[in-house]
Amino acid sequence: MHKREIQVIGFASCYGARDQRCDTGPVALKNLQLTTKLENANFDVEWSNSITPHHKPESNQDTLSVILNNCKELARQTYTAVKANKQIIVIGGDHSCAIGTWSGVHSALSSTLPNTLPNTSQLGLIWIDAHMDSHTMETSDSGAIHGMPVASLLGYGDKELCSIESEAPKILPENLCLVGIRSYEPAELKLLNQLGVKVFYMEDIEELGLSKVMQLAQKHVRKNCSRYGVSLDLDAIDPEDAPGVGSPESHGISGSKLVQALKSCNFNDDFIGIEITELNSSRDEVDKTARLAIEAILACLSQQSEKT
Ligand SMILES: [Mn+2]
Repeated sequence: MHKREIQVIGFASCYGARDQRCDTGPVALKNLQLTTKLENANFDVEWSNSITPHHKPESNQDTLSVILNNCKELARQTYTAVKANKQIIVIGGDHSCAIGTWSGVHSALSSTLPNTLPNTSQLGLIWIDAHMDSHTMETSDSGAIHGMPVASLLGYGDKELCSIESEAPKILPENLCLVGIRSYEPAELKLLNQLGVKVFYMEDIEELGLSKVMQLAQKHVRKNCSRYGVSLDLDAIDPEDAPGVGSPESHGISGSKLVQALKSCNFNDDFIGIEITELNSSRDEVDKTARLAIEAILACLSQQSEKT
């Protein structure tokens, strides 16, 4: 029986966020038997050693350099996994890890795909989040890097963050789709509107239903792309269902509807994997959020496990 290979990579860093307690994600999910659950779903599972900050940063500049180093390391790991034709699960950490995850995936795809120009790839990304994460150093009041990964992946903001693996933008605006947005600042909206990035706000989800929105998002990112993935910030989910996050925002997505919608997407062989971020165990209620994170992971991978 053919088993799909999956690489699980922990990114145990929280220095991109103001609330610095979201580095427990990898340990929390491991303790809740993520490995066994994936094996039961017929995956061949390998865990990498978690990526951890070298030291506690002492200034904004130092924070940038610590995150940059961690993201470079993460990018090498996702690069290697995708090159080896494995699917990936990245467990943050704060959402700054996305800069590393998708830079590495971009690099692997642009070196693998036939008929593509150097430094281009057809990577699609569904970004599920309460926030736009589209700040740059210039527009951010807090300077928190977990508010910047979308801008960085599009090629805007700090030059070093935009240049991991290569100087090319990692995601083209037309290949990105944001889902669940309900908290953002004018500068972020301006950037995404200028670039024409597709955004499904909470109002759209209320109107169309989450399953429909996720199917539209999937169609959108598949249009030009041979491969695509999901980046899930757990704060997209309503704090009632996912209290264990760093920056809770009320009026979010229902946890059970998210799991159902992810299942209904039937992610297939063109699906690269999922990144789960911002789990903050110290605010969690009896592992409620961590358990939901595991359900979301399994929902994304249900199609492949049933097929075998
Ligand atoms: Mn986020």
